[in-house]
Amino acid sequence: MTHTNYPIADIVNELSVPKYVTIVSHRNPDGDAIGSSLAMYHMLSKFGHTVRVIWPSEYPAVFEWMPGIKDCTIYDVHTDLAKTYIEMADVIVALDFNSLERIDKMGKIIHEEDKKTIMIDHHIDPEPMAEIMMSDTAASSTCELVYKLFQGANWLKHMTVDIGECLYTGLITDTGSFRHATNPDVYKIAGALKEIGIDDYKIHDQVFDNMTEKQVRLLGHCLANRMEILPEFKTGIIALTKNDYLKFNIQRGDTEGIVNYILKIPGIRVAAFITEQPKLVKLSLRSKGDISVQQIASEYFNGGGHFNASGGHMYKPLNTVVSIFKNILPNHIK
Ligand SMILES: [Mn+2]
Repeated sequence: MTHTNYPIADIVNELSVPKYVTIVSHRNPDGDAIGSSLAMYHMLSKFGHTVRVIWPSEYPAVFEWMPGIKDCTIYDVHTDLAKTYIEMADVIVALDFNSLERIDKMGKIIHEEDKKTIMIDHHIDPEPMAEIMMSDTAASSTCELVYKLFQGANWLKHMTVDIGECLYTGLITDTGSFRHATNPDVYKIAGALKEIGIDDYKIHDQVFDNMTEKQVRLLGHCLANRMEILPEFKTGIIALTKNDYLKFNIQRGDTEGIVNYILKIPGIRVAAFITEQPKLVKLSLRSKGDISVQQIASEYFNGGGHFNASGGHMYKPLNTVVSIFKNILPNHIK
């Protein structure tokens, strides 16, 4: 497996004696954020560290089954407790994000308290946010990097099925079940995890076949009534109004993954899922091949992310945002 100048020795050294370790990851944590956080939590707990995990906001219900998730603290819900855990930390382990701004007020506290920070991440354009940075934008997921840390640190002998299932969850969610952002190591790691006995069928079932009736009906509504295809720009758009949110009682997570359905149409290379939120309009962008939605998100919509999967937002009416998006297409899609 490839280890590209990873500062594994520095990480091992920093964690060589029991410490108070606080693991943080990004807002709206996804399978990779949660999986990498929990894998680190379980592994570091074995070495006598006192380990806490904090995420800025709630996690989707599809990850409820993950071992250790009930021990984690949500900053939005238990703010004082989360603050205490950050303040008490000897070391912060920051997983699956590339700038302290991505974790809002938590990032501010970490910055102001000048906490020693270890960052492990695979997002483009990392900011110099930590003393020790294990950043590799060629990695499929943070879970891939955490596995490589375990390997390089000679910690694989402490692996358990629980830790393996956490890491596997990050691998499959960030690669869409091995459909994008893969590399040979992804399959080697998946194979190694299967070998130690993870229940990969169960994990796929829990994570991907876990829609409520409401969510399936909402998906139908989006595809039948809210999707616009612009063949000349190889682009599809789904725009949801505030009224849709009321009518379907849309909650956090209900719209997860709908954007990807647009890309199931042959010839379509860009997909936009644009939603009218109470105070702003959010965009979730996906692309295939050499079209960078990361560039579109950062240039026009105050966002960013990955080359083929990005997000952004705008403080403008829904129709205006949709028009702006359509108007920039000629510049980016040939
Ligand atoms: Mn990730």
